[in-house]
Amino acid sequence: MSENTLRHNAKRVLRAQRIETPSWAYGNSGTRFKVFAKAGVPRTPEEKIDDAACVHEFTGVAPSLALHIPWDQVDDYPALARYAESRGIRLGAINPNVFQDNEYRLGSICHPDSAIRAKAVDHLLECVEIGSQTGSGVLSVWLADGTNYLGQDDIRARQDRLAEGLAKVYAAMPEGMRLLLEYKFFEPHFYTMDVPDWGTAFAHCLRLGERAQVLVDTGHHAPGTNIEFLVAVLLREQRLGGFHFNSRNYADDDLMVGAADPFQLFRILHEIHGAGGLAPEAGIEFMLDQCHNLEPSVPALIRSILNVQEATAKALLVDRDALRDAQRDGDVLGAHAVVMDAFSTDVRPLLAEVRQDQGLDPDPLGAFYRSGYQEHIEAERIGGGLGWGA
Ligand code: PSV
Ligand code: MN
Ligand code: MN
Repeated sequence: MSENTLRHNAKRVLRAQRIETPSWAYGNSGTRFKVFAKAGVPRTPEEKIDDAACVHEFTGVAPSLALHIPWDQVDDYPALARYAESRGIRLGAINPNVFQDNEYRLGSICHPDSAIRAKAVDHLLECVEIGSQTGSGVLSVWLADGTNYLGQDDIRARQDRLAEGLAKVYAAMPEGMRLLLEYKFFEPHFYTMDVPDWGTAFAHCLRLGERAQVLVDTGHHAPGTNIEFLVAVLLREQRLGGFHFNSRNYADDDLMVGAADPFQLFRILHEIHGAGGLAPEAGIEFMLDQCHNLEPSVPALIRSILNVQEATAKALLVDRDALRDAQRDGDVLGAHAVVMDAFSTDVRPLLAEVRQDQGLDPDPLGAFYRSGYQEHIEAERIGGGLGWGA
C-alpha cells in the first residue's frame, strides 16, 4: 500500500476516534498513605463536566464523560445530561459502586447473605435506570467481590450468585444498552476475586447474551500477561466491549495511559485495527480509567488522549498488505519489520495535520496552557474533593 494511501486512511480513522474520560479522574486521588489535595479540582458533577468539556475542546476526540454512582449522584439526571450537552459533550458509561458500603465486606452480588445481594442488585438496577435517563448506552460493571482465605466461601456458589445477579441486571436493560463486565486479578481481595480474568468475564457474558461484553482494563493483569492476545481472541468472538486504558508498572497503578509502556499500547491497538475494531460501528468503547495523584488532571487527561492517538496512528500506519505478504511467505523478520517500522514512525506531524483539518490547535497541551483554564479553576474553585468519593 502506498504511503499516501496509508496516511490518508489513518487521518480518516483518527478524525472519527472517540475517547471517554472518567469523572473520577478529575478530582483528588492518592494512595492509602496520603491524598495530596490539588488546586482547582471540581466540587460538583457539573464542574467535572466543565473539565471534560475543556479536554474535548482542545483534543476534539473526547466528547463524553463516564459517571460513577453515587459519586456523581444528582437529583435530576436528564438535567445533568442537558448540562453536558450545553457544554458540548454527553454523559457516557454509568459505573455502579457496589464496594464502598459497610455491608459489602464479604462482597456484593456474590455475598453469602441474600439481603446484601438484593441491595447490590437494586443499586445496579438503579444505574440501568440512570443510564436510560442520561442516554448512556453502557453499564460498566466492576465488582470488588472476592475472598481472602481458603475456605472463606464456596467458589462455585459465588459464581452461581454472580450469574444470578448479572442475569437480573441484564434482563432490566433497555434494548440499546450493553453491559460491560470488567475483571481484575486481585485487590481488594487477595485469595480469590469473583471476576479475576477475561475467561471468567467471557463465560458470564456468553450466558447473559449478545449485549454483554468484556471490558479490558489494561491495569488489571498479572505482570507479563500478553494483553494483545486476549484482545485479539475477544475481538474474534465479538465480545470485546471496550477498554479502561491506563498504565501499570507494578499493580493497579492507574497511571497515565501510554506512560509506562507505549509499545504495549501500540500492540493492543494493532490488534484492534486488524480486527476492524477502530471503525465506529464496531462499538468498541475507548475509555480512560486513571487517577492523577500528583499531576493536575485536565492536562494529564489531554496528554493521555494524545498518547492513545499516537499509538492509534502508528497502528494505522502498519502496511497490512505488506504484512500479509510477509506472513504468507513465512518471512518472519520481514513481517516483524513491517510492524516495527510503523511503531518507529514519528506520528506527531500527522496528528497535527488531523487537528488542523478539524480546526483545532495542532498542539492541544500548549493551547490548554495558553488558555488560562487551569489558573481560572484554581482561582474559582475552593474546597474540591476526592475524585472517588461522593
Ligand atoms: C478499581 O480497580 C477500579 O480502578 C476499576 O478499574 C474500576 O473500573 C474503577 O475502579 C472504577 O470503579
Ligand atoms: Mn477500570
Ligand atoms: Mn482498577
